[in-house]
Amino acid sequence: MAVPTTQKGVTFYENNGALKYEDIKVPTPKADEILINIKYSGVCHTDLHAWKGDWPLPVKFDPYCVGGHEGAGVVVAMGENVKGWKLGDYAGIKWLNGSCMNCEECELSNESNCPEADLSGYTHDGSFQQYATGLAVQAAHIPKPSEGSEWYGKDDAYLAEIAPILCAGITVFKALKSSECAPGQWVAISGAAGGLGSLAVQYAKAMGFRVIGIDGGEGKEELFKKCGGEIFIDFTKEKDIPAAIVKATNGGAHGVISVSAAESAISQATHYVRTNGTIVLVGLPANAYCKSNVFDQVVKSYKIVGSYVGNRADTREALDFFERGLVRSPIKIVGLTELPRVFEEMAAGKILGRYVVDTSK
Ligand code: 8ID
Ligand code: ZN
Ligand code: ZN
Repeated sequence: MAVPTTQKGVTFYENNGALKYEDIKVPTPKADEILINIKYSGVCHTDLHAWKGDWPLPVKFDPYCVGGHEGAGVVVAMGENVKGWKLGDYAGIKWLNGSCMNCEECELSNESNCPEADLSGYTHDGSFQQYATGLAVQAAHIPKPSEGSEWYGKDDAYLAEIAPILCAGITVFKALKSSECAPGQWVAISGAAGGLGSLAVQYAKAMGFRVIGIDGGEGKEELFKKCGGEIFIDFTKEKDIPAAIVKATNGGAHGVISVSAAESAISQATHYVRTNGTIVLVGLPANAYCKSNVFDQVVKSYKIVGSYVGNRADTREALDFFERGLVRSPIKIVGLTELPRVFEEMAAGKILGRYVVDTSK
């Protein structure tokens, strides 16, 4: 496969610096890496945090950083030690690009919790470029649509919709498992119409949970309902959100998946989680705290846990839900050149579902 030496990508040279659509070098895969011709990449709110630099984790600049960690494309080259891949395979760039493989968390398959985790679009150039390298053992194996599948012969649309599964899908699927809810129980999703939320609603439904969603703004309720959600609470209109949720669920949500990027929404969950329920923290607003009243937490014995993307098995399973048509990505495709505008909309909390950038435009 002919691989060019230069390509288009969006770079930034410092946090909050200009987002430049420019010609950059095509990276050469190391011995254990594959080179993926990225067709589409989802834009995750994490990419906005990376650009802003609002987390206590430095972004690499050498001299620039290319963001993006929901990249779907085709393997076009690979290093000499790579096993299990062939040219032409579909592959995905996800947030976790590599880890030390020696620490206790890596040993337990919790690679995302490794203190030396290598992160796409953060410590390793990501998917907002036409060609990206990924560690062969961590890149996602994306099955080709088989005959009989609704995606057969629609490979472009398929790769575009698969892109958001590579972070948002994996993350919410793992978070829902971490909620330890049982089928038939109520799961509240805070931030239900954003990128993670709109997928969380669908995974939750497919897992047999009842879904109550919290979000606000134009078109959010409509999208939530389209994704299969049951009850919607608009945080811009509802004065007492916890009371509304406790009433609607007859006692509170058994599980809460907190995917909003708003600190105020996080502590609020402690007031509508059910006794013995679980709040799963996923959204990562800068410098935020989850305030929980100790008396309430002890007496109601609810749990507050964190959940951070997922491992390779979660990746395979999350993709499998998509392959089987149980979830669809509510996407809007725009050119890579439009990334700055997508960030603006995201910062304003106006995004419905997920933006996916087409790297050829
Ligand atoms: O592994 C992880 N833990 C992980 C993985 C991927 C992303 C964590 N994240 C983090 C991101 O870094 C970000 O902080 O999850 C957060 C959400 O990412 P996203 O879904 O990609 O963001 P979005 O598409 O902008 O959606 C956020 C939604 O929250 C709503 C917005 O309206 C939007 O729909 N929201 C806001 I802003 N305030 C809210 C509030 N008070 C609210 N929803 C409910 N209550
Ligand atoms: Zn992400
Ligand atoms: Zn490790």
